[in-house]
Amino acid sequence: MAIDATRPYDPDNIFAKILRGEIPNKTVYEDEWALAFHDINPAAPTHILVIPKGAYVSWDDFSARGSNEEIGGFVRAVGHVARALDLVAPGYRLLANVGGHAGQEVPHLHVHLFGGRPLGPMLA
Ligand code: IU
Repeated sequence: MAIDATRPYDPDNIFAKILRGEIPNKTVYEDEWALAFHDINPAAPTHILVIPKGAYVSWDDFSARGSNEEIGGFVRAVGHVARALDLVAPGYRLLANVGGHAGQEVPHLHVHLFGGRPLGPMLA
């Protein structure tokens, strides 16, 4: 079920548990600002989720409340992951769902990074 992106942050959401090390994940990159790990249900040969270390429900929440340092660190981490996986030359796609119409399911901001094959036209 899609979440309401205006709700307060739930510290017991699954990605918060992953950040606390309570649930295993296939980490591809971690720094002070972000954690990147393989999506459990990949929609492309490469499907990584990049999440900020801070407690933010969605892109909306992060862009409104995140510090410039957090936002800068997170954006750099996303770019670093794509470069580290050699995705720049073939190309890749970033996607962040926000709330109900987008079908956001996990109430901790995550940017999807897709690659590894031609991805076709954008949906919607
Ligand atoms: P969405 O943007 O909130 O719809 O995407 C949630 C993604 O999180 C989706 O691609 C799931 O496969 C993925 N995911 C995961 O990688 N690990 C989990 O434990 C859960 C969801 I729950």
